[in-house]
Amino acid sequence: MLHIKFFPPELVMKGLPVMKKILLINPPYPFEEHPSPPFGLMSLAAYLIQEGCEVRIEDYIIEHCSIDRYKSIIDEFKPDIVGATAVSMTVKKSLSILKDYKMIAPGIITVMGGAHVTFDAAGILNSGVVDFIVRGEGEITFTELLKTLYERKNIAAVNGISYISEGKVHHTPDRDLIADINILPYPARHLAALSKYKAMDLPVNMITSRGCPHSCIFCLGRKMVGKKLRYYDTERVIDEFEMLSRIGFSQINISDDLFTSNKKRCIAICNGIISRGINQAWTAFARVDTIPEDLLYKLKEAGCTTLCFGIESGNQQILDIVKKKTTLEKCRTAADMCRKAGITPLASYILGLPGETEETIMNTLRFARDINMEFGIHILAPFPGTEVREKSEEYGISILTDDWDLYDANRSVCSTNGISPGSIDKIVNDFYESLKNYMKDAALKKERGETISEKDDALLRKAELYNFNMELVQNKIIENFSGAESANREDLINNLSSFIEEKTGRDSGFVTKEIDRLMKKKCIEVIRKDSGFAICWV
Ligand code: B12
Ligand code: SF4
Repeated sequence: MLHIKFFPPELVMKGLPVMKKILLINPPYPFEEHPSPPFGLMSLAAYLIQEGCEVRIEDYIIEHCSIDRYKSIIDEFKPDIVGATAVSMTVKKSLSILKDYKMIAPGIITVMGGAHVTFDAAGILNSGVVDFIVRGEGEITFTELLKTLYERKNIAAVNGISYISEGKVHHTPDRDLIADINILPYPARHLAALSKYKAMDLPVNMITSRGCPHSCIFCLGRKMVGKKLRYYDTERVIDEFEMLSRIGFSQINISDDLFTSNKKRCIAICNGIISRGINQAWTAFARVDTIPEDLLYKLKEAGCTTLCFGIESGNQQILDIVKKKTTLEKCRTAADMCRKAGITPLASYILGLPGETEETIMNTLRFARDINMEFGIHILAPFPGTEVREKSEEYGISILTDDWDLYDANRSVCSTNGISPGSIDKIVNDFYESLKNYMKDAALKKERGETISEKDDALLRKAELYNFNMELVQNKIIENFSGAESANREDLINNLSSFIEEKTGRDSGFVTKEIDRLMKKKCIEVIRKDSGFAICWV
């Protein structure tokens, strides 16, 4: 049974505007995976704010999870509702955080949304931690749920939610997708610690559309956002892009499922970026069959540096089985055309797809080298809701575990008829091990003063900067110093530099340069305090 603390009805009776306080949780996700600001939560938050709620985002990628932290948030913010997002690999952590919040404040209502819980609502509800699941797009469903709870109306009338009542899981009918996404405000990026992501030189993300017309059997994209593309107005997209470009991220990720689905619109966006003179590097997801040559040149002109392609396999039969609807020939041509246009093509492959054998994996590795695109390799994780999971038997796949922690797509959680999971894991581990060894060698050569390629040097510098800033963020080094005030600015910076050197073991030349970069990029700033100056994250 639910023990729900309803919003005070007497205020509703009086017709007073009531601020509902919503805390949104982004669960931790390994820094090694290069996280990005919590886009779904920022989108949700913006809509809730527009509808009169007070919202806070706790981003446990940036903040440490601890009972003390949760207690202080509860004391200070006093949320009525705590909502968490999750993909499969973070869902157990999200649940454990919600459980702790509920233990501290038993009257709190807990809600979850996101790609995993949308397709595993019953499993999550049965954990006994979550009161409501919001399935699919969250903005309208969550707002309607809040309103319904607040007005003590019948929650069964809210489409798109799941909950337990009288010991049984109830799923209300799916909600229609938001027909015009232009009713949604810009994501509430001010609620996320953008400056920390910027410090680590991670990209900031935006989307220009929702939807994907394709139906690859391992992907939830289309199931989350529908097959019909819904677009933000072009001018709005360009305004948002311009706004983001002013924040100073070195890269914007346009993270639509398929940015290049509509050539005319892509060109209009690029023309807008060009005519406003916005000088900003950006990347996007594309398919090899959606990038005619003239579009590529236009993307390049507008600042696109990299296009990411899900190539998936170097074996045509497998591409056909997984309904990718591309050909190896098109992949090859796409790689060549991107390079010709001056755009770096990045490829992503999945091993362990239905039909996989030792031989098809060799096809993939050979193809990956042949087409000479930089690439990453994942292993199939059959997420709840995907066709490959729902029809696993038909596809010759055996699911080995439902331990969602293992669904990070970096290890086998299922087996195919043609190759053992152990063999796939070994191939992928060996691949990443050899990359690591290559970079270790390059680092040693650099240390010894030997010549290394420009590309390797750039990669080493990027990794060094990332690791250093990750340490600053994770160990709260700036926060721990920020208590220290100095009478003048110069002393403050010198003291900060010594403090960081001591905490990180880096030499003073490196630290001074980094502090300078962080100040110039407006990641950290000096502020006036009563008795002098102090420093903090922007
Ligand atoms: C862009 C993207 C990324 C980006 C940026 C992620 C980010 N920080 O936002 C990058 C490239 C970094 C990335 C990384 C990964 N991704 Co990704 N990603 C996507 C993609 C293409 C779009 C996500 C998006 O921005 N959508 C737009 C926003 C508005 O929607 P949303 O995030 O779903 O949020 C809405 C609802 O879900 C809901 N909602 C979400 N949370 C909550 C919480 C509450 C309380 C409520 C009420 C509602 C709610 O309301 C939101 C607003 O409508 C999706 C595919 C898709 N279309 O879903 C895959 C997808 C989410 N990613 C996926 C995966 C697997 C990953 C990785 C694990 C890959 C990896 N091995 O590294 C990581 C995990 C990162 C992480 N911690 O989330 C899977 C998740 C499947 C699953 N069940 O786990 C998806 C579905 C793609 C797929 N393979 O099918 N991803
Ligand atoms: S993998 Fe890409 S093209 Fe295929 S359904 Fe998902 S988003 Fe669409």
